[in-house]
Amino acid sequence: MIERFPLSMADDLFHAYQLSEADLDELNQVGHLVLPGLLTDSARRRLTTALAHVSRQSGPKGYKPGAYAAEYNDYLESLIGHSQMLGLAREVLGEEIRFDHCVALNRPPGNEGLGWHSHEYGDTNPSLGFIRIFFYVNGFASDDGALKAVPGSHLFRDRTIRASTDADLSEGWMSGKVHPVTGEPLSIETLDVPPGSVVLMWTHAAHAVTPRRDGSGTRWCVVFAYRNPGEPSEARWISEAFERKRIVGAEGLMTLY
Ligand SMILES: O=C(O)CCC(=O)C(=O)O
Ligand SMILES: [Fe+2]
Repeated sequence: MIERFPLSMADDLFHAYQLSEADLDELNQVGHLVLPGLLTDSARRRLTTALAHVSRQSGPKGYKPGAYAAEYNDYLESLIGHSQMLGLAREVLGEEIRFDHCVALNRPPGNEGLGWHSHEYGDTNPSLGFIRIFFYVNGFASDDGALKAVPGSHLFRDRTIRASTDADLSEGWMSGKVHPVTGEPLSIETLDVPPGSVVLMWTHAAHAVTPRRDGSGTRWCVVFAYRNPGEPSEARWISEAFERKRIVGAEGLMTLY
């Protein structure tokens, strides 16, 4: 059956939503915020097709299409300047933003997940924000390709967090540390999100991913990252040609500064 939507509906990325002050406070205190089921059904369908398309492509040697996903797929490219995407990014970061990267994070059955890490940006300048906007197109259960995080860890703005297991992180970087605002000992949180969820995360948060089960389908996921301009960004994977490309809605957002 061919589904028909008025154009505006078919192009909607998110259902109607409102980020409250409490949501923004939670993001700033915890380091991440789950917006359950925010993606529209049509966006979920188009994202799944786009992410499968990216996963089938191969780039030049040493160049992974997944790391430059928006350069390999027109729909992903169009989302960089989508009004709802930019509205969300600006609610968190304020008006002055730049696009940083778009990476496909598909995890097929048996994928081993990812160890604990944090990312850099403006490490000594807390006025510079860098937000990762994860689209968990088909969601995940806590024991199946799940995102884990340490609430409050982003407040340390420590880009060097690395550990291969929860125990190593607890006994290593987390040991003796308390949440700078609540004073509670740091702890690990394993998320569990329904299909279509969007997760916002400050880039300095400690995070990791649990393995994808053998019997599960691919976890379809993509991250779009935006930041306040002001410093170089190591995660900014954009080819020179892509930086110069005219992308509707993204005018002025593609440069480093
Ligand atoms: O695959 C994920 O859920 C998270 C990947 C990740 O750590 C990242 O994109 O920064
Ligand atoms: Fe990460």
